[in-house]
Amino acid sequence: MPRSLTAVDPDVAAAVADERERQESTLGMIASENHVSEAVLEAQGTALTNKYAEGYPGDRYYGGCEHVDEVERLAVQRAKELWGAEHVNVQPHSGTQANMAVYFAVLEPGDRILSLSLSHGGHLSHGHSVNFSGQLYEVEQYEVDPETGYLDYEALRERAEAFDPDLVVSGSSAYPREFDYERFREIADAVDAYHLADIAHVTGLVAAGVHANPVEHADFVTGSTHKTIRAGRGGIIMCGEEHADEVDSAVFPGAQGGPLLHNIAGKGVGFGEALEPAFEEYAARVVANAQAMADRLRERGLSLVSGGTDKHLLLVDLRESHPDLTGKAAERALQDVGVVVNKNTVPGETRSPMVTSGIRIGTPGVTTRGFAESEAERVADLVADVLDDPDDEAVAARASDTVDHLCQEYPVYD
Ligand code: DSN
Repeated sequence: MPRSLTAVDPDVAAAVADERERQESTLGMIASENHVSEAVLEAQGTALTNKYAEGYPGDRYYGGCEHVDEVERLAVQRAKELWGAEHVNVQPHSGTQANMAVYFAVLEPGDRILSLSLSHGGHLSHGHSVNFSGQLYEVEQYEVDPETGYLDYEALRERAEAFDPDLVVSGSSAYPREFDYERFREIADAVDAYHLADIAHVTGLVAAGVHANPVEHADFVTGSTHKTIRAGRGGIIMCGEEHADEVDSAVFPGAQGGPLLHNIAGKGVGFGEALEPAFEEYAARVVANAQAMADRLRERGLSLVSGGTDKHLLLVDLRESHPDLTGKAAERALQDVGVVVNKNTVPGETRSPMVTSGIRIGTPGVTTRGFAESEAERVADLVADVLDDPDDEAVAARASDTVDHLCQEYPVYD
């Protein structure tokens, strides 16, 4: 009986092979993406997908959980070591479901959330009107300073005092600067609110010590596990022991059913890799590469929100340098030469989220490939060339050649 994927389902096998080839032959620079190791891939494609295990290690609803218990315990133990949290739940299927569980744990429908606006770098699950979080709760959003692109903590404090939130969210998906979690703690305390730090994008940078760690300044820390931390896909919640039971119940049975143990295995394997000293070097290089790109793009006349970056991503605001070029068109032109980024709203955005005036560029994936600052600068140059002349075939051909060369020199898996 044929058993391989190719033999059983050549259509799906072909699409999987094509996707792997796409990842090899293009530069994946979407800031939330990365390339996990073969070991993480292997863990995720195991018989663990067959097992139901509602509950938590040692306390499940079904029998036969002794091995998956071990897998989940290892992931939790490694996460505690990486981030220094007292309690960890590795079952959320995604970062959004991690946030959902925290809201369910401590808020009632109608309670108040204060969070960063999506167009200023926030996330849908922080209370956007199209997301459950914006529909179940009353939400007020803070913004970055329009002049500097940085968070204005005094304005945030005033906003908190006027709105009187039950929960203040720090964290973002497109804010290029570090968060001052201590200031968030003070502001949340001043209005008697919980502080949730969503570190989805910077999990790896925090674990490696190249971004501040919010664990001691936040009641809850949530994240996703497949971005800068480079582990199996999913979400994670960390908190103090005093919130452990309410968080665990909010995840299961509150928001989810059976955990995805094959993904939890991938989380555990990736966390183990991140405990190796080489991961600190990787994370530092992710930031150095982003800063090298930022410097070169600025030299080439592009505007960056906040003028640069402290982390793994930069947000290019095209309005000044390329007023007629939308984020959507820029994304397309770059994709055509093999640089995969995403269109992104920018502070003060006037175009729709499907068009936008900006692009977000991230360095976690290319740094996993082995890029250092010189390669990051080469990519910045080709990005600037393409944005300056998006319809020029000679420019596109040169940029494609550079991408091909870099992809061959720095393979992902092969
Ligand atoms: N999709 C992720 C991002 O790109 O930031 C967040 O969920």
